Amino acid sequence: MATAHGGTSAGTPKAKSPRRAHAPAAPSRTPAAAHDLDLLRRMLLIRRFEERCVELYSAATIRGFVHLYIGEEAVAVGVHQALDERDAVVSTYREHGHALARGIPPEAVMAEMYGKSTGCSHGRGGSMHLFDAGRRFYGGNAIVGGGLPLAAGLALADRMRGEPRVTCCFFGDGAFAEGEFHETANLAALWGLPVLFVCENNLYAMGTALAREHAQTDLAMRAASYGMAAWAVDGMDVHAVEKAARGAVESLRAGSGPHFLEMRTYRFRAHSMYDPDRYRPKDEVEEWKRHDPVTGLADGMRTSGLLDAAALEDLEHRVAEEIDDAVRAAEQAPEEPAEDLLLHVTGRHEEAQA
Ligand SMILES: Cc1ncc(C[n+]2csc(CCOP(=O)(O)OP(=O)(O)O)c2C)c(N)n1
Ligand SMILES: [Mg+2]
Repeated sequence: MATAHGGTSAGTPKAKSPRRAHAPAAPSRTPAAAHDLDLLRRMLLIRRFEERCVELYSAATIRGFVHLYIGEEAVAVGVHQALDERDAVVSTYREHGHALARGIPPEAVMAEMYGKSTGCSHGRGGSMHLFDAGRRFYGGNAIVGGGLPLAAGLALADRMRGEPRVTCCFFGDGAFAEGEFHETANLAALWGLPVLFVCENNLYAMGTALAREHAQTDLAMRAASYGMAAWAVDGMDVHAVEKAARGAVESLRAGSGPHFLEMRTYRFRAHSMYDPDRYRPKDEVEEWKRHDPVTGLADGMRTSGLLDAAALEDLEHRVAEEIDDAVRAAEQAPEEPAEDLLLHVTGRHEEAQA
């Protein structure tokens, strides 16, 4: 397929291994089962949160640009398994999933969508600029590739302070084509900075297919040319993502310099809410949806006896409640008064703090 991921791996995700014919009736309570349930809960939260955003956007309750992460949840959730609160995360404008995976409460993310001052960016950022310095979540960056130099700077600062921290930078295949990526990759490798580059290769940069933009579509191979460890991962499989991220972060903490993970993934929705999505074949979209990371994990757990219908229903219910609470809190939060317009913008902020 012309738009398939390049390189040595297949363009579409690998087929799942054969399923067991007879699953035990009751869900298992082993640590592995609990871990899988937690992964599922985290991915489901992102999925349902964004589905609610679609409803709210369609009703013009939330406005502005909204870029959905639906289909890519395994990347944010799997990578975050390897990170802890010491580490820094830099993201893109498609960052609801990264922010939720980082642990920013759904209330704070939803309030930001509503432009309320209870939002994680005080309502000044909106969908593309989620930010939480306390959790070392440094955006939410609307400029394609704009987060990459920030990541190098954060990693350099941490290293100068002698902190054994990692900076994880999420960016897209479109950002890989930007000078910021190549300059940052070079400098990070040259200086041995602890940056985990996570390229979310979803095959499209807005309406431009990877193969129409890149002469060599094997991004991991190209990243390796900077002298850093780099490999491609099935980004639709949360276990594969977690394993790759844990390996990379362990190596990074040991001081082995930057690492690059090309996450082969796919967005199920259009680029943004305004995009009519006419540039990709419908059968390609349907083929990728057969590798849905959320239903894939749930189905695998069910056939392994780790999940039954009642447990899944309970999980869905708890996630829905969490999102309902977030929406209710965002709606009830007061509008910021007009006289606060210049707060956080000019010296008025410092005056207000004095
Ligand atoms: C420097 C810059 N150029 C162009 C744009 C317009 N733009 C917004 S998103 C996008 C595509 C980026 O694609 P990719 O990096 O693959 O991320 P994805 O949207 O697929 O997650 C472009 C070109 C921008 N925001 N910033
Ligand atoms: Mg892309």
